Amino acid sequence: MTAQKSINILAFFFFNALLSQPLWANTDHHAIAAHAPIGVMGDHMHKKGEWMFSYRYMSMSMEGNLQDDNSVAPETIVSSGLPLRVVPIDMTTDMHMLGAMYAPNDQLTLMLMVNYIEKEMDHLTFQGMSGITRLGVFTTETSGMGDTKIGALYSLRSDDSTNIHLNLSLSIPTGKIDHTDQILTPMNTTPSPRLPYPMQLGSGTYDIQPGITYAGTRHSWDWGSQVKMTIRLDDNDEGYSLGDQTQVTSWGGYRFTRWLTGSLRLTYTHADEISGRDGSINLPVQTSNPDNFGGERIDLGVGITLIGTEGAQKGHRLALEYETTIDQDVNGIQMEMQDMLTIGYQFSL
Ligand SMILES: [Cu+2]
Repeated sequence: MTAQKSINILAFFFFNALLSQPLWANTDHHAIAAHAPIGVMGDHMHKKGEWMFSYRYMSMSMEGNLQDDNSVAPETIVSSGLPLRVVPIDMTTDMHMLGAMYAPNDQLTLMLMVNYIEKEMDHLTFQGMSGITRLGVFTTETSGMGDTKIGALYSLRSDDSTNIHLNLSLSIPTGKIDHTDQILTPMNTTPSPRLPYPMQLGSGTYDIQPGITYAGTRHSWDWGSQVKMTIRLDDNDEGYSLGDQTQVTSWGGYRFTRWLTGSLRLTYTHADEISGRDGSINLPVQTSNPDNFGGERIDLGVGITLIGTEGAQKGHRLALEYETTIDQDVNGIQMEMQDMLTIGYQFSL
């Protein structure tokens, strides 16, 4: 399945679902019980006066490299004629996200999300200016606060079986973008320069994230779709901006019992390359080149949600979602996305 075909299919389902609903009907407001898989942000609204707090742990893993949509070996990368002597071989990103939601009325739900990020990347250094002699491997690490999001969800329609709302978030650049760490150069020296873009913890820019979410429920079935964009408002202080992004996700869920839901989800992500460049990032590695960013990707997710329905468990929700990348086409040379695991706990008052 090509990426283009997939987005056509996703867009078809999304707009069909949307257009089959009288958009502005806005009848009475019962918050539906259904939630999307835990990896979807801003999927549900709350009723007037309700609070919700959440913790999500997300771990992302990348391994190996792609040129466009083909696997490419480290030796091929360093002998391609490009000024590349260091090749990333794997990367792990762990995020801890704390969220709060509050509904001042039935039409509007407010959101806040802060996060703490830990990144680790392993690299292979080749000796000297040319050739394929392996000099050694090294690991760089960064950790700290990521960007902070404040957002609002505005209800367009809500009844017993259907919810449609607009999403709008602002991302505030609280994540630092000048982290450094020790590297191993092809000349066998070990300086600590500013690390390439993927190891930094924020965008450095104010970003807006508009979107629209549709969710339906009938009998034991839940389904929904969300389209969300990330738009960088300006260049950051270091002279660049990360690429804008568009994401379309669609899910279906089945309630096996009142307290257990299973879900499947398909997500298409498109991102642009970096525009501008940080003059302090100048290493002989693909991740230092702003052109080696962006592309498109399709992820398939499977999830379960446990819902507390009685007594002390009421209002509590524990969920897990595992996503694996099934198709990917990158700009230039980039690491290959493997999979993502999200575990979340939510409770509402
Ligand atoms: Cu909530």
